[in-house]
Amino acid sequence: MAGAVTRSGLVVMAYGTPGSPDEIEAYYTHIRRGRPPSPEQLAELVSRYEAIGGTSPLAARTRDQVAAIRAALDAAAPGEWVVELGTKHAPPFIEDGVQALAKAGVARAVGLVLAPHYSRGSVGEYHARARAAADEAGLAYVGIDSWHDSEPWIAAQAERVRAARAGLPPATEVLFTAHSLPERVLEGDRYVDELEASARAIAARADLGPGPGGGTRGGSGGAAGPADGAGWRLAWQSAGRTPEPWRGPDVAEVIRELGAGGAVAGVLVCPQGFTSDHLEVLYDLDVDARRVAEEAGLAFARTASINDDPAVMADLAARVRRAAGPS
Ligand code: FEC
Repeated sequence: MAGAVTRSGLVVMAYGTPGSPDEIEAYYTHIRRGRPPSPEQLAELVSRYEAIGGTSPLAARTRDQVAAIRAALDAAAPGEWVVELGTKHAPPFIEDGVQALAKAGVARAVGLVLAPHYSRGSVGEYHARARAAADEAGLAYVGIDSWHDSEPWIAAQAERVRAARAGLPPATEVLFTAHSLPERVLEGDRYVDELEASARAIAARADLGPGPGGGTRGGSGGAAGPADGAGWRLAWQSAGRTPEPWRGPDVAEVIRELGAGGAVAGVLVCPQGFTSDHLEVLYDLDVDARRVAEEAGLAFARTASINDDPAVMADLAARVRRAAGPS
């Protein structure tokens, strides 16, 4: 059996989350590149985790995603792939995942990030760390930069938009959100272009009305009345608590503006920049954005997360195989 196949390695990368409330401080310190948070900052983050049950489901959702991608690879090429998880801010770290691949004796490593859109300040950082670890281990490395054009992912998002809209008033605005980044990072970056492209594709597939710049509705509201059905636009969420400017408008600001404008009766948030249930979705949207919508007198819903959707995970596995090239 030994030597029958050249084994390939995949490191699946995700954000990572504290395993228990005791680990929140170390996690936050890691996110802040080694600078411990102040007691106030830490208490504020702990209270957000408490509001969603103490810890985040992200670890479990990521494990399920990795298992689904591993199963799809194994179905397509039995025994060929060694799959490891590596996360950005909690163990097992990206470097641990790459080292585990090297230990398993793979010939090369592919890196896949469980975030659909590329920014050098986000996905680019994952690949830089994975590539450095692969170089150190003497492994060839190829990173998949983005997969926001995945047909199964666009279809799955559109299906979730349709399902959630069915429970909302006809005059509902759809807000496609992603994690904000500092304006400094976005200079010359393709993150915003990719988010616009995928929002447009999902909106078209879900038969939403014209988006920003595409018709009567768009930009800051437009002239359409409540009977006109949905428009859609991009909004930003979860901006960091730092003094520099972050990309906006924030989703809360957009919801307040929509409430004040009186042209819509509901908002549906589709967090297209994330793949799974976690703090930024369960707290920033389900708690915070929902409260703002209620205050603004708008009905609110959020699309279900992709999590380990089989068609999406299978497409990611297919992309991994293509990125690896012939074995
Ligand atoms: O459920 C969980 O436990 C973790 C949820 C979580 C996800 C996530 C995804 C992204 N982030 C991105 C960028 C930044 C930048 C900073 C930053 C800070 C935090 C903090 C927490 C946190 N992030 Fe995160 N992020 C998640 C959680 N993130 C907690 C620290 C407290 C706070 O600011 O809220 C600012 C860092 C700095 O201070 O320098 C920038 C991006 C994503 C989406 C792509 C990805 O998944 O990697 C971009 C999930």
